[in-house]
Amino acid sequence: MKDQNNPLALKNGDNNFPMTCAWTNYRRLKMTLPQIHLKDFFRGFDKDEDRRLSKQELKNAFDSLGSRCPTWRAMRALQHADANGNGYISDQELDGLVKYSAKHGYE
Ligand SMILES: [Ca+2]
Ligand SMILES: [Ca+2]
Repeated sequence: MKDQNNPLALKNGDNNFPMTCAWTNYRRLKMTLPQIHLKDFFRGFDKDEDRRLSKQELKNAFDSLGSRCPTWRAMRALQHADANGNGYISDQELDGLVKYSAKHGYE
């Protein structure tokens, strides 16, 4: 799994990488980006390119955003933004995800 599109997702493909050393930098970087970029940022985590974000893909995204508990955050984000309840964040549902993320300090 290579990350061609997303310079922020440096540690994807290395799941054993401890997130603690990376998160401060990611966080500082993300703070300067408006929500439109956050949308593109999330899109970059669609690894299987089915144009929707699975729970695992969300987890990777929140991990890169500096969440200390990305699994939990991904679950909460899904509950919040998955409007049709199919377990995936579609492109249309991405706005809700971005709003949720911004509200919780991921922007
Ligand atoms: Ca996907
Ligand atoms: Ca959905």
